[in-house]
Amino acid sequence: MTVIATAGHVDHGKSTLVRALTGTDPDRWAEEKARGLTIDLGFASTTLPSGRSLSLVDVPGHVRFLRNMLSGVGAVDGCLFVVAATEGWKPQSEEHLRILDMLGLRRGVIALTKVDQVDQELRELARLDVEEHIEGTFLDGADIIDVAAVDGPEGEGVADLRLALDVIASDAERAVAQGSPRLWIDRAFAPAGVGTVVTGTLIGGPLTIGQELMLQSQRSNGDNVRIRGIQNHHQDLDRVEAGNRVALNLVGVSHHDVERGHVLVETGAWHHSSMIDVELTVLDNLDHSVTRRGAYAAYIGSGEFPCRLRVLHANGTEEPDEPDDADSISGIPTEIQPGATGNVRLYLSRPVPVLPGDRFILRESGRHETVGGGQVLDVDPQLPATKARPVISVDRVVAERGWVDVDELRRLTGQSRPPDVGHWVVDPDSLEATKDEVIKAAEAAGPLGLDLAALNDRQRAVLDLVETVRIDQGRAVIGPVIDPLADHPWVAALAAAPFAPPGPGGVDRSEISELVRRGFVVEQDGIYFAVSAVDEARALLRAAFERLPDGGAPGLTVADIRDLLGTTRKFVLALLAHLDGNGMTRRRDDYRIPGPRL
Ligand SMILES: Nc1nc2c(ncn2[C@@H]2O[C@H](COP(=O)(O)OP(=O)(O)OP(=O)(O)O)[C@@H](O)[C@H]2O)c(=O)[nH]1
Ligand SMILES: [Mg+2]
Repeated sequence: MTVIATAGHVDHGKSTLVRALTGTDPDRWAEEKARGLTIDLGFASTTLPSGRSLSLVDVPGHVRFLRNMLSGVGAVDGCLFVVAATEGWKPQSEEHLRILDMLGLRRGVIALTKVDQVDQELRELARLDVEEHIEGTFLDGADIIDVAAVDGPEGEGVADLRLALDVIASDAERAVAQGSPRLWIDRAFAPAGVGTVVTGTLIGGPLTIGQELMLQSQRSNGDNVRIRGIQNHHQDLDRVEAGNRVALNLVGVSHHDVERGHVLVETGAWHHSSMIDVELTVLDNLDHSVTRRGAYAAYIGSGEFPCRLRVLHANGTEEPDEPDDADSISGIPTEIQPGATGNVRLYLSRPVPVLPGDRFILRESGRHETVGGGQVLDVDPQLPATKARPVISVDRVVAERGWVDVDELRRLTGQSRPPDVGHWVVDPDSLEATKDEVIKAAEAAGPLGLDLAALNDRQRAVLDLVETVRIDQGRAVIGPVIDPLADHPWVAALAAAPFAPPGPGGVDRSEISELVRRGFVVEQDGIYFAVSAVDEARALLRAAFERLPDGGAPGLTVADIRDLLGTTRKFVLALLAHLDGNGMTRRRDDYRIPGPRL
């Protein structure tokens, strides 16, 4: 299901249009009905011509209730942008458009309302006015539909609007992101006999009945709660996907302790930040630059977070630094000009579960004005403000820390990476440095080696990667690498039957050639001998030659040697071929005599 928010200047017909589309009056409060003015968020839903469901969040247009508007648009898929043909583009048309743009909204349809009150010429003028103002924004090219909403569902343009909303809904359906669920709460109440109920627009991932969640509230940094019931537009569900309006019945918290701006997240899956580095674009119609002076509030999700800020560096033109400003000494720009984008560190009044890429709006609380907005770059800055150069990058997050637990990396970036060592993702330089530490420590420990208990977790984790250190009975010893091929079972089998060696059946060909290349095994005419067998044969032959009586036979026959070694003719011939070739024996007629290298 797609969730869409209304937007537009006060009195331009947003709530009337929501009622025409859904049959529900989104103005819930008596005061709203009496004054004909939306104060707080309203909620309604309808089924579109395609059969898709659409949720509508109706926001107030009056500038005084802008904070309520902000709490309603933090998680929506698109907007229904309303401009009255009678009045054309007005200040909150502009402000709402800018806010939605900065929140990263990319879909919308425009309703040119109250067309029943103007003539054809004024309609055309109003349309041109709108087209001019949306040029270059995310609404550029969006459908602009003439509507007379007072006439209800049969009113001019209402059916066309439903078709246009259907296109947005199908578009938004394809874009549902999967990650960890987050529900920014926009209402909390306690229907009789039910307990605590909260509502909001679910983002990030699905929720299921029985799931344990963490509630981050004003009062607490994490109450554990459990989902007892899930509803989507009064329909009971076992599970709900991201991108839907949801009502949750919660166990574990009183409704008195929950309010708009609190947030429910998967326990342990989020980094809760009260200091974040962000990219801030300042509205170009602001009449002053943005500096650290001033009382600000950041609007994230449905929450309002009073904050201080510090400019990190700006891309806009810089005014000369004021002499009394401490920052100017370090050469850091201290302000961001209207229309410019720069990086800012925000110090929030309380921790908030955020990820890089999350959007926010910044307001100046004293002047009651929207300053700008942008996206989160770093949820846990490591470097001091004078050195920070935040960008959204997993590699930067890893490099600044050296070693990062894989779960922590996901909390910091929203991205999963396979671990490099143990359960860590490690910056290459840090990995080398830790390997060096291990080598130095093992060297210092000498031939007895270093007790592994003296190493920390990271040092132990890299042991496998350090080739010059081997582990011997729980100690790290520096020294020659023990060759795994030296303990090869086939080599042992060859040595055990030196003169009737077993064939290489079952041994990997590359291992055989490596064993021959390194001199562990000798090959002759397809028969393999252990080097020790050759040495043994040589010693036995030398002794046998010495025992030969003077004046007797000039040497040993093949049969003699066969008997001497206690083997068969086949093996003796191969062995002698090898010994002849190496100058240890020589052939004379039917005899072997000692060679020069025996
Ligand atoms: N003739 C005519 N009147 C309309 C139309 N749409 C809204 N109105 C009237 O305009 C007035 C304001 O309409 P709302 O729907 O309350 O306006 P809104 O944009 O929701 O106002 P806020 O929520 O306070 O920003 C009401 O009296 C409506 O009856 C329309 O299409 N034609
Ligand atoms: Mg309204």
